Amino acid sequence: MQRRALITGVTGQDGSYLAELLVSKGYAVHGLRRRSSTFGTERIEHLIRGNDPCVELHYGDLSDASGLARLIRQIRPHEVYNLAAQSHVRVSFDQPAYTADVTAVGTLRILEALRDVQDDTSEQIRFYQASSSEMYGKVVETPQKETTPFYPRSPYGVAKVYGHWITVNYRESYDLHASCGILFNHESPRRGETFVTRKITRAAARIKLGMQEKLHLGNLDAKRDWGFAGDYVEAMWLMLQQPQADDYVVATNELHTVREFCELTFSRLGLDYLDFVEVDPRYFRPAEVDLLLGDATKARTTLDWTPRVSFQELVEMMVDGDLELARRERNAGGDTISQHRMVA
Ligand code: NAP
Ligand code: F7E
Repeated sequence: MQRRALITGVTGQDGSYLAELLVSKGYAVHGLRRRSSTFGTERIEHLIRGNDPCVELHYGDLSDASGLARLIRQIRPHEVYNLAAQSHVRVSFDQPAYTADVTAVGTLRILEALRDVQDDTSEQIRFYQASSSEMYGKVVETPQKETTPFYPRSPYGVAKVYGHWITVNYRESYDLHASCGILFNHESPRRGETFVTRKITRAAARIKLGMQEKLHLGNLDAKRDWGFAGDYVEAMWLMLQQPQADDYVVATNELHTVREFCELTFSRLGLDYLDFVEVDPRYFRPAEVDLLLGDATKARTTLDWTPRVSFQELVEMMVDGDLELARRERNAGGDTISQHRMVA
């Protein structure tokens, strides 16, 4: 029988890679999309268009409990991947209550819907929660692993801690097959344009083509463990194929600064970042996460998961993608980028 999967956040970076992976594995893939005044389906156009679309989209929102419950009853998925979230750390300081409602309580709403459906179905539904390295925040040990205590530093981090623990609690209370992937930063050419990596590669490509003069950034000394999103969605799937649900750190165990990301990006284009990058305090955060470095030993040994794309390859892939995008924009004679004067 064909397995059915439901992905919340299917229009996002990870949702698009996960949808591709599940389609390639023969799943019937359903995706939750929220209504907005624009389409917002750019990342999954290739999966939803044509006579025989690979992914079926359904309107819904993590703030709407009854809609989620109805959808899960209708689809009766074998696997549910909860990737939807207000996922921007800086924005969570501006919208703390909204972030809590969607990123924290939204997880509870899905778990409640699953618990209800689980009662009248013989097959156990498997659930994946998108937990985050942001939960480690002001880190109490390095590298961070599954047993490292959390110390979140943003409303987003706090909301993810709630989503994590409520998932663990439902696993222990109701025997749900619910797993949390504690994923460290992962990027790609599909990364949202206000996350720092994409902001850098997008701006550098435009600077190279004379479409932009400067790049304004915040803390250049922040250190992150950056991997490739396409590698990380495989770990999500592997977690749900295990006989027992559990929690796993997914990371590369390599540390780089924002500054290094700038250096590599601009040098790929034959430029020196020092000529173009300016620090703008408006991009500093009220509380910063200085360093995140993951120890993914458990995922490597239990899931047999390993990241394939190196840091250098990731930067090159993103720069090349954005150079191509900037060329298309220039050739079209338009300037489709909105200058991000919003602080993010
Ligand atoms: P993303 O690109 O920002 O995608 C977020 C998705 O959530 C989008 O599809 C968005 O829809 C959807 N969404 C937002 N609010 C919603 C709501 N109220 N109801 C329903 N859907 C909603 O994030 P990502 O990078 O793919 O990350 C996927 C998940 O992993 C998120 O939960 C994120 O917090 C978590 N995570 C990410 C990383 C990382 O480095 N990327 C690391 C650890 C954990 P629209 O397209 O309409 O905006
Ligand atoms: O910031 C610094 C910033 O916004 C990384 C989300 O996917 O990963 C992501 O959260 C670092 C921070 O990612 C700018 O201060 C400097 O130290 O790319 P980011 P994030 O905050 O680490 C985690 C794991 C998630 O779960 C989240 O969903 O870069 N930084 N200058 C800047 N950051 C941004 N956005 N913009 C700047 O101008």
